[in-house]
Amino acid sequence: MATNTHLEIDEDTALKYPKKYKVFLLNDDYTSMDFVVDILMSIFHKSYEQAQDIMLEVHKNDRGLCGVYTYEIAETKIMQVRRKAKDSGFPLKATMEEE
Ligand code: TYC
Repeated sequence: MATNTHLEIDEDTALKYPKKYKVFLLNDDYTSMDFVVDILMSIFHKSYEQAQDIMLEVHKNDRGLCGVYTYEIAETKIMQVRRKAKDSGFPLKATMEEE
């Protein structure tokens, strides 16, 4: 190590970046389009135009990417979607998968 001028990665001290997870909204036949747009703006911090695009993507292709987050943030977003949808009587669901 001392005589080596090349950059070495020490396995024990190298920074480990947290895994990231993609969060998707899923299509269904009952949730209103306006409600999905509202979810995308309030929970995923999208602009109105971005929210419309993602909502239509989900409507046409059965799922759409809402964002990429660390595990706990992704899990929290999914719970927030479920809670808000349930309170409004919609079956809207979100899922996550490792990036
Ligand atoms: N398919 C729904 C409708 O026609 C709209 C919708 C879009 C529902 C996106 C869920 O994640 C969703 N009212």
